[in-house]
Amino acid sequence: MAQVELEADNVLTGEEEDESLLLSMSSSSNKLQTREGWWTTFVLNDGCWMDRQAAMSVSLVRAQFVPRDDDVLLATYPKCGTTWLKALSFAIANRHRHPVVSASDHPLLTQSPHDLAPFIELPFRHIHPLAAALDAIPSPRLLGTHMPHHLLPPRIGCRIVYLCREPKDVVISTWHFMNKVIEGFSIDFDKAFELFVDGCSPFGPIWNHYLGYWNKHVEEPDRVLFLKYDDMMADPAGHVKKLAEFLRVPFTDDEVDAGVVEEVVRLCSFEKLSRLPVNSSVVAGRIGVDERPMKNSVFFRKGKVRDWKNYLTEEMAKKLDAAIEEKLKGSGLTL
Ligand code: PAP
Repeated sequence: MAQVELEADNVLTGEEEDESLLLSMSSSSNKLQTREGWWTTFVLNDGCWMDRQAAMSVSLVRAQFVPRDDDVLLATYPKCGTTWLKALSFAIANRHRHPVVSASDHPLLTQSPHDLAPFIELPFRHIHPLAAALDAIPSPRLLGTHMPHHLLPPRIGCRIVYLCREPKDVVISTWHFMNKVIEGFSIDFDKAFELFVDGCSPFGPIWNHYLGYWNKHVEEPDRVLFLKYDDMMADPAGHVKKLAEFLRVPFTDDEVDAGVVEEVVRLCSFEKLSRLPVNSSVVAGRIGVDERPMKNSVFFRKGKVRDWKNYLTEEMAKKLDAAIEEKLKGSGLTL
């Protein structure tokens, strides 16, 4: 973190209205460090890089979100499989209300996983209506977040499922995503890669994000489940069972015999979800990273492990691997 702070190139003065609100909610300082980020200036918000809108949103969530003990928070660093985790968790938790076997009217067939397990911090500045919408969701709520653990609202004590992913695949996925959702996105991949390795990426450094939740998982394994995208891809059925146990709705032997686990895997697979009209062609009412409407299709690209091999040079791969290894050293977390 010290390294990132040293490289910050200037400070905000709080001139704009949004920024002064942000500053008034910020935990300590009256100045936020900034740096040219991927598509706009990023601010360092309590050790976490994000654009100003995200920083506003984080501050507003911390001030306004009313947590419940029976919430389940689905937490991810962006592009680590959030959409998949939301779909799986929703399908598992609601399977008695919405059976997955031979279902023709399952909510996942007509709604985006992001609408079935909404983010607590989006859409950015417009948190007031969102806070009311979140309040209206009956318990137990499934909610998503990209916020690092240390920035979560102070009173959150609910169970958390965290999903991480091989960072080399994350940087590739993020690059493609930003190209789709940010108008005029223009920095070249090499520059974005360097920023990522330096820790300056949306909600980065990625290693701090991973470690924040990893350390909580080590402290409280029954409250914080820690999953890896690559492992889930290798054994989706095993992870669906594990997730069900954590969500306190384990599969019965009869369900296992009837193939319910495999049906959940199939319903939530990339192949199934990405081909549904709601996820492939519909323009969602969702406000995106730069506050423009965003299509649900932006959440589906390839859904593969090791796609980085098609983009990174050997040298780049080694550089990122070395940075991650150094940052995770001694934590017990391996990727
Ligand atoms: P978010 O963090 O922006 O909310 P997130 O779902 O984490 O979105 O990112 C999308 C990634 O998950 C994409 O990865 P890719 O760019 O490497 O392809 C997307 O393809 C992948 N993804 C989306 N749905 C699924 C799924 N059902 N199974 C596996 N991967 C998925």
